[in-house]
Amino acid sequence: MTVERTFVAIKPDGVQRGLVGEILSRFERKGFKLIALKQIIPSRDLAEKHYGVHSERPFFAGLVDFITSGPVVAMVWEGEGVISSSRRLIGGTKPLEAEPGTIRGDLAMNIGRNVIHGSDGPDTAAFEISLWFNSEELNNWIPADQVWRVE
Ligand code: IDP
Ligand code: MG
Repeated sequence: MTVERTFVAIKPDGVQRGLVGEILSRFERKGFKLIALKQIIPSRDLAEKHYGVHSERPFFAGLVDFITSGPVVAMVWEGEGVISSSRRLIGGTKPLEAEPGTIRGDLAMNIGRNVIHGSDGPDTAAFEISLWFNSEELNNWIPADQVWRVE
């Protein structure tokens, strides 16, 4: 399996509810490597680009209103298979149907307030990382415990 990078964002509800530490810790404990992290109140332009694929959906305007309503914690995580694995850690889009043990399954109830976003494939990961971060914000580093990690 190849090393990948994915874009993950804690949405304004996750920040407002004080879930940043809980969510970060799940990715850290899994063993993925944090490459970039910042808190940002997204502009409307950024939000519309990020959710552009949903622009024709009835919930689009409300989704953009919500995602621009307060701070978002934007991250890039790296690891083998991190794109699909992150989606599994996050759980299904509808929190009431998301598996217990997943972030949405444990921490959310409402589809419009499902606390976290994760890229759904390699193309969207590349697009979303470059949309939210400059290349200088992505830190290439080697964890001190790398020797314990099996390649
Ligand atoms: P995902 O976040 O699990 O990838 P998508 O289908 O890509 O789910 O939808 C993007 C986001 O749009 C969802 O996370 C959710 O916040 C919002 N959304 C999707 N479907 C609905 C809906 O039917 N009503 C309200 N919001 C929705
Ligand atoms: Mg999606």
